[in-house]
Amino acid sequence: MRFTELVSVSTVLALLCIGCQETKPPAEVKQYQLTGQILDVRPEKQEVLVRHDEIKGFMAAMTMPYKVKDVGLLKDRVAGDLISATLVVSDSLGVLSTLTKTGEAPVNLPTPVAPDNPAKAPGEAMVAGSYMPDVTLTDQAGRTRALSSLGGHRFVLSFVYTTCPMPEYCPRIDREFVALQQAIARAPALADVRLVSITIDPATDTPEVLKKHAARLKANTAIWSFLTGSVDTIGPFAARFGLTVERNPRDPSDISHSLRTLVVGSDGRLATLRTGNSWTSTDILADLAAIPAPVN
Ligand SMILES: [Cu+2]
Repeated sequence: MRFTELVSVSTVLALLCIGCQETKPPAEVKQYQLTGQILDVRPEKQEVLVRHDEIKGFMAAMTMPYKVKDVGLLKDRVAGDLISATLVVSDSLGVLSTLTKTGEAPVNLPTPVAPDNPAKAPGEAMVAGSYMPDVTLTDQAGRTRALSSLGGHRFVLSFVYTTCPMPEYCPRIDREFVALQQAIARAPALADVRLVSITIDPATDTPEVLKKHAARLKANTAIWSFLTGSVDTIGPFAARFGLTVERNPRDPSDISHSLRTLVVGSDGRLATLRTGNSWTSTDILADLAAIPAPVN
């Protein structure tokens, strides 16, 4: 009897130990209450566009699309509905788990945001095959860096900012870049590949902030650069790839933005322009494999 107990206790300990080694701690899940107004219902994307009030302790008032946990939550919902919803945010996802109509009001567009004026963007829109425009920015170490200094390398470039509150937007791109960095370190055939993250919130993302962010991501800055500059430099450059950034003039931390990720060949031409956040590092590795590595 005694012996059996000992066995079972040690078995449990062994299992616990295996658990310690092999299981990551569960992602922290946080829930927030959100109130706002529906501007658009997109059942085909299981998504709703909401202009919402400040979410205390999480994010400023803004207008952005949210995924819903169950497409049934969108049934009978229309633009103009005032809503109360539960936003569940975990490591990799932010979704609305409840969505309740509390009233309705006329949809009053426009929202108080000022787009980085794409009309200011010099030059034509970039498409696959276009030669990359050059831009001179500052890296996480405070060094001046021209994008053209990557000539001869294949590189992957995206536009993000360090305080983006939604896990599936900028933080997701950061995570895919971490995976890319690991793949580059493992595969000699990818040794020439570089990663570039350009901030769309340069007022916050100074070189010092980017340096800390790079450290948090365990970025190898010999491979992965984090660049900042002025809004007037970054805005028009990003706009050429179709990136839209809207800033609330009353609250600079209130940023709505789209996503663009570029794969550039060693010949300096844009190979792939990816929109949105549904790609993974595997897709980018396939993009890279499809373009020739530089000849030494
Ligand atoms: Cu973002």
